[in-house]
Formats: sequence, structure tokens, C-alpha cells
Amino acid sequence: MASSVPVHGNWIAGKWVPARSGRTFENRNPADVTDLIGRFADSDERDAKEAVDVAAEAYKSWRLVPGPQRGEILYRLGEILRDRKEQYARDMTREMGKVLKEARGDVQEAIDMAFLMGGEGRRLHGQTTPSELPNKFAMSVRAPIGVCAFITPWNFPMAIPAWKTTAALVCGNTVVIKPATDTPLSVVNFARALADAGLPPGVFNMVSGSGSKVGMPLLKDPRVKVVSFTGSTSVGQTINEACAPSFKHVHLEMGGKNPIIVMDDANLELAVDGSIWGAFGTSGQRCTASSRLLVHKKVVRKFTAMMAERANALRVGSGLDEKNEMGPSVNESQLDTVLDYISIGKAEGAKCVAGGRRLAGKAHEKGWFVAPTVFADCHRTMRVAREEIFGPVTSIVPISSLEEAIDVANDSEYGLSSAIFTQDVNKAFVAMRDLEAGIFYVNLPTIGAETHLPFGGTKKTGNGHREAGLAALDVFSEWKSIYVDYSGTIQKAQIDVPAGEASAKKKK
Ligand code: UN1
Repeated sequence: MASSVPVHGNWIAGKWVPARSGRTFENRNPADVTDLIGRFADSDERDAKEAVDVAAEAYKSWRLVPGPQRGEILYRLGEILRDRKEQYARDMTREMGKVLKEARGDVQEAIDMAFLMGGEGRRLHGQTTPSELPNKFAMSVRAPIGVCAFITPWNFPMAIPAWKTTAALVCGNTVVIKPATDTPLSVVNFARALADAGLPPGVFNMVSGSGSKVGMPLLKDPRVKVVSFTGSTSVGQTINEACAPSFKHVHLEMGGKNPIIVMDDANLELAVDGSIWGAFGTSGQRCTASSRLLVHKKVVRKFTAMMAERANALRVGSGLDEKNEMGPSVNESQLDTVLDYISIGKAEGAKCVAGGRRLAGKAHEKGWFVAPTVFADCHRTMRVAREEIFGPVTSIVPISSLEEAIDVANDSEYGLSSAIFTQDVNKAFVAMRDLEAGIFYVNLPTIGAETHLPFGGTKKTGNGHREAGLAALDVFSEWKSIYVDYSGTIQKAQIDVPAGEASAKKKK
């Protein structure tokens, strides 16, 4: 049967090529590890270098392609992804486990991004502004930067590569991407769609393999000008350090410990609905997962009972079965991390009111399944209430006022997403102003960002950049300020005819 397993190469210069080493690695279904999805190029620095060679060469012509034409290719990308949405979603569920409905959403996010940046090809607005001097024109334009290297995660295997790629390409940059080793197939699919959309060879290249053998060489290559990474804060720090000596532009999207505040006036049904979705969507494997529930003491008992009941009732299993509401953890080491945190929570005195164990039994024995887990009566200092777990575990921390809730929420090294459930507009606005996070929701959980708004966070979640939305253009372009003098003289800014001096002279 081994011969029926597809083998995928790297996508370099518009061709599928094997890794120089000739080696491959396996990609297996986390819901059923006997299901071998394919073998993928196990690349090293030679493959990474070749991809950068190609991207650097392609940059020379791609940067000169008019924005509207670049945008049109992205628009076609959106149409192709829309046509293939079902197949690509199934491939994604099979390789990373999230339920089909969510995998379709992931592909949809890539489609949305393609259309957004497709349209941007005809805008890419800069500013025109008066000059302080006569017969002189002033404006700013966005200029591309060069080769961009992307290190992308497994939790949004197509959406996140699309966030980065579409924004980079519309600005006129070229790309080398290293997909997560758990989810290379979704990036293979994305590369196919880009090729079929008519993207010239070499503008987008994919090299699969490990962070040390492929990622690191990309970070050290002086021809790579921009690095964009989504993943853990500790890896982000390593990337930041590796890029510092060559002054690369670095865009980092990292961890979260996202709070939902539930006030005593909240619609509790809605708050529970939102918390279940926010905590257990994608098996809690979102940077934006609602992993802290800060619930007013007046309603916390009722809220906890409702959460436990709903969590226990969630149908967990293969995401390919439409009846299931939650899939597995992505791999064995992620499962181990989640189980470790469950033990830590129990040991530090958090009350486990739902889940708290690996799922065994026929439907689960071949995969990395954990029961949706709710810890109640948590204290803000507990590790389960502070550290990012990246699994189906959420912690309820009782609070007695909005002020206390905001204080607990902000007492975190992360600042990605945040939310409040309340019917009091005054409380909603105070939380909106005071929560230290890049994203804020009222009467929604912390997940569910839309592509046309900036995505990213404060503190150790990010390094001051945003992706998606028009903010993404700032990561992938440099401002160029342009002055055109048609006076026929060398007019000196700040020195010749400053208006203030003219009026001061008159007064004398
Ligand atoms: C992530 O978890 O890394 O807002 C991205 C959301 C999704 C994107 C999540 N649209 O939850």
C-alpha cells in the first residue's frame, strides 16, 4: 500500500522538486494515526538557499508588475480557493484535526484575504499633501521591501499563510514559506491555487521541513528582508534574536491567555454559548482561545454548572464526521502538554468540573483526544489561569467587580484578545478602553476575527505590528516620501519662506 501514499516536494521556481537530501517526513491524521496522509520534503539549508535565490531573482520583475495586475492574480486566487473549498477543507481536517465546519472557515478566511488584497491592488494608497514651499509637490508611496520569509503554524494552516502571503504579494514582495511540519498539505494546496491563479514562477516558494534546518537558514540569509512568524512566544524570541544582526523587519504573532469577563447582568445563556465556542473551538488550539473566564461571583455558581454540562455534552471525535463538535489535539506532544497542564491544575487546587482526562475507547483510541476540560474556583495566580495551554482547557476565575475583572485580565504577559458579556453599555465601554489587548469583543467570545480588521496583540503577544486588514500593508512595505520641485531653484525646506517668520516680520 505504501506506493499509494502521495509524496510532495518543495515548490520552488514554479516546480515541485524533492529535497536535496532526498528525505521525506510523514504527515499523519491526528484523529487516526494509522491514516498516513502523505510524505513531504524533509529539506535543509540547501533547499532554503535555493528558494531564496529564486525569490530574490523573481523580485526584480514582480516589484515592477502594476499593483492592479498583482491584485487581479490574488482575486483569481480567491475564486480558485472558493471552487476548491470543500476539498481543501477536508485535507485540512485530515491533517490537523479541526472539525470540517471550522476547516471550511479556515479556507474561507484565506478566500476573504485574497479578495481583500486583490482589491487593494487598485488602492495601495499613499498620501498627497501640500509642500511648505511654492512650486513643489509632496507625496508618499508604499514601496515593496524584497524577499519575505514566513514561518507559519499548524492551527490555521491556510488562513495564516494567506494573511501573510496576500499582503506581501500585493505590495510587490516575493515569498519563501516554511509551513508547520504538522500541516504541509494545506500549504501545498495553497501553492497549487496560487500557481493556477497565474502567479509567475518564483514569486511564491514553499520549502517544507524543520525549524532548525529550514527556518533558521531563512532567518540568517541576508537577502531575506522581512520575516513574519506566528507561533509561541519562546520561538518568537529566538526568531527575533536570530534576525537582529541583519536588521530584518520582523513581524511576530505569538501567545495569548485571552479573558472573557462575564458580568452579573450578562445574558448567561449567551455567555455560556460564547465561552464554549471560544474555549473549545479548534480544540482550544487558537492563539485567541478563551482560556480564562472571569465570572462575577453572583453568577459564577450557575455559570460553572452550565459550562460543565455543556462541555461534558460536546461530541468529540474525528472532524471528518459532521456530527462531531470538537476534534483531537494536533499531535502527541501537544496532547502531552495538555495532559500535563490538567495534572498541574488539579495539583494546584483548581476544581475540575468537566473533562480532565484523555479520551479512550473505540472512537478515540487511534487519536490524540482530550475531553473538553473546565477548571472552576481558580485563583489568578494558578498556572492554569496564567499560562497558554493551547488545548481544550479553560479556567474560571471568580471576580467581584468590573474593576477586579479588568485588573485580573490585564495581569498577564499576553495581550491578544479579550471580551466582555454584559448588557450594560457603560461597563462595555470601560472594558473596551481599559483591557490591554489588540482585539476586544462585546457579547462575543475572544475568537472570530474578520480579515479586514487588524489582527494582533500587545505585550508578549506581538512586537507592535498587525496582520490582516490594511495594517498588514505596513509590515510588507516601506514608506517612500517623494518631493518634486518645479520652481527651477533649490528651495530649502525649513529655511526658505517659513510662514511664521513672514508674519513675525510684519508685526515688527
Ligand atoms: C490564531 O489563533 O492564530 O480570530 C488565529 C480567530 C481566527 C484566527 C485565529 N479568525 O480566532
